[in-house]
Amino acid sequence: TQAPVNVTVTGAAGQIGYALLFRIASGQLLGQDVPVKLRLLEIPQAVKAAEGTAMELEDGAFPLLAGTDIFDDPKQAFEGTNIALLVGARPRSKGMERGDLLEANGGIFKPQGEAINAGAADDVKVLVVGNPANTNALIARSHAPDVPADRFTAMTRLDHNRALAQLAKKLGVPVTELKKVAIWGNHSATQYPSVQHAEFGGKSIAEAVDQAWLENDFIPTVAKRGAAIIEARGLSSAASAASAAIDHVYTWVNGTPAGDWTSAAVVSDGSYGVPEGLISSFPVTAKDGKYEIVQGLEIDEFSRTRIDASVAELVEERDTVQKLGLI
Ligand code: NAX
Repeated sequence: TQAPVNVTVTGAAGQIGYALLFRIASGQLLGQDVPVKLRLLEIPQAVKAAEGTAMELEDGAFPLLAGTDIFDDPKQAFEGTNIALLVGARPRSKGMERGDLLEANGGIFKPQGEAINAGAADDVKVLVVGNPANTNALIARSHAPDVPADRFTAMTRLDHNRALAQLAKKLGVPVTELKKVAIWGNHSATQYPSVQHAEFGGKSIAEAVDQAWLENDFIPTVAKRGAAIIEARGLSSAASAASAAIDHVYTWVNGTPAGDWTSAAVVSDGSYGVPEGLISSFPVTAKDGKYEIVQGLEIDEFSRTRIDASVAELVEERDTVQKLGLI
């Protein structure tokens, strides 16, 4: 039998952690034939709550769960890790400026990047979920110089899934009919959910819906969906975010189907005018355990403007963390 894969989850006692851990334990992250060992990282005040979740994981009697360990030290939590899900982050509190937010998160993602560099397994794959996800991933990556850059990603799969759901509803087709939808840029309100190349049942989505619906309805609905969930639920998205994290890693390991792609924030190679090194969302395919940016797409004028606006925000965030000495 296969040795268990080590999966580290930070922020394990939080809302997303609670939804995520049981799906990992049930085999949905890596597949029904892959045993997993969970390594949970929390801050000291939340270790007790994480222990409670670990008791429930035990009570699930999951055949694929080889054990759960809890840590409050990143060095230990990332020791030997194969899959690192960086969920815990510092939320924006009242009156906090963006620079303060980035600085507070630098205090989390810098030591975590260092710990990954020092102790993670050679094949480590990192997904940053905690916001601001793209720039937190940039910070972690810049403190892990020995880990190949393409192992650091940030999550825009939830935005991608939200876009699929809105389009399926509009077109009256199941999500399985939709192909080549893409999220570009930052996981923030500036993101650009694009249907320029998207298809449903082999037909062009851009031709089937009108531009006014795209601009005034679809794009803002997807980009502001997080706020709408908070408004309705009184809490931010958690189960859907966990589900998207499962999708992101499952696809990374198992690949995208032929003739389709998905969305992930990955390190830019300079494609589509996105400055090299930024962690920005692109249409990506996955093959042999690697995410690759889809190359050679024609970008129309509307898309160009939207991509540039979101990338400009990422550049600004990068410049801020650079000035703060975080990267
Ligand atoms: P919660 O506040 O419920 O949980 C966060 C947990 O992280 C807490 O238990 C906290 O103790 C822990 N934590 C804080 N600092 C830590 C550290 N240094 N090491 C380990 N653990 C630490 O938040 P939750 O709703 O679970 O959301 C987690 C993050 O996901 C937030 O930053 C949130 O903004 C972000 N999201 C990202 C999404 C995406 O699509 N990329 C969507 C959903 C979500 O909003």
